[in-house]
Amino acid sequence: MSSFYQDYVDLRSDTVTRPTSAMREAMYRAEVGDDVYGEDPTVNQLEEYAAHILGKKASLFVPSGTMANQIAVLSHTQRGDEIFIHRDNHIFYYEGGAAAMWSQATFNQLQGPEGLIPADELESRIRPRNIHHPRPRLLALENTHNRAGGAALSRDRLLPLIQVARNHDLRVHLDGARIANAAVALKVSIRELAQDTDSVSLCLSKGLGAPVGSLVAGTREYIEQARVYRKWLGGGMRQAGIIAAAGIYALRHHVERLADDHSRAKKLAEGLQSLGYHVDMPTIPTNMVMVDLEGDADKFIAALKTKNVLAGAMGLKRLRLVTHLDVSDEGLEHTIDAFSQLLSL
Ligand code: TLP
Repeated sequence: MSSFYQDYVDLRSDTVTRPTSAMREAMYRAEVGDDVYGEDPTVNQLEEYAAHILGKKASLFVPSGTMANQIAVLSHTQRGDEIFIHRDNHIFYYEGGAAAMWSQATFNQLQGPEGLIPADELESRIRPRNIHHPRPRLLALENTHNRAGGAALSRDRLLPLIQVARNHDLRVHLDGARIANAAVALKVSIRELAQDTDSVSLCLSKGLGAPVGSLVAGTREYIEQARVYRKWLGGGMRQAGIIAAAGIYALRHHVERLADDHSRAKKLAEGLQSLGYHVDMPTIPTNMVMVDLEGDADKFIAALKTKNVLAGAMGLKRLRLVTHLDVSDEGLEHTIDAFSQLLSL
């Protein structure tokens, strides 16, 4: 299968995966209808299946993880509400400020190791109800945590934080773009990691290898509201069963294999460490490797590209390497070799 960078080991993101032949076959065979009328049987099947996996009553198929998050925030908040979020969360860091624009809520940004806000820090930031303060409304979480190096966060680590949110009557949204990676790494079910939240998103087009699509899940009433916002944002699709079929295939066949991506990421981290690179791995890692360089990340990325390896920057001196379906053992060896040639950079 050809792609733009077909001769490269593409470690920029797990979003770059291409559908396998078997997935394309499932797409070819998909029964379709008009999903805005609720008449696409394959979309309906995906939404039911995903809701089941996520342990929620209903789910909604949307074009992207960003739209899933935007819809989730819109559905939980009203103008002027306050959202508590780790400053490195995707919703805050990588979505162009869209949540503030659409929902007109305000963000209270917190920090803490591995993408986790310490529970006492959250407690101290929630102000009492008072005419001077915004209404504290939503706690936004992320698992795995992208900017924290793909950290998988166990239910035990998230619970104290969620408990504080509950004590103050906050809603809880989990950006679970890579929740399947978290579940596989922690050896727990996906629903266990979603069970304490009001809403959760999941991306089909990252490690799971589908070409397009995400889901947002919650109660039936919540998803009915989310369906309205999806339409507002232009995310109501028509014969979307073609892509939903890829999503069903991904959920059936590509969850357990994420363990291969995780073991390749571990191997890559060890290989780079043994060359003398500084690699920063979270307590429970998944499919990402963060490399802290002495010099400029963009310069290093350009040099890697001349050796047919593609990487992304996560800071001025930080690289992110992501393993996925289209990264083989040979690709990994090639990458370690490329890094060994760039030691002096
Ligand atoms: N993340 C992308 C970039 O936007 C950084 C990547 O390459 O990792 N939540 C999380 C945790 C994500 O990592 C991403 C994508 C999204 C949401 C948004 O998904 P899409 O790209 O489908 O809008």
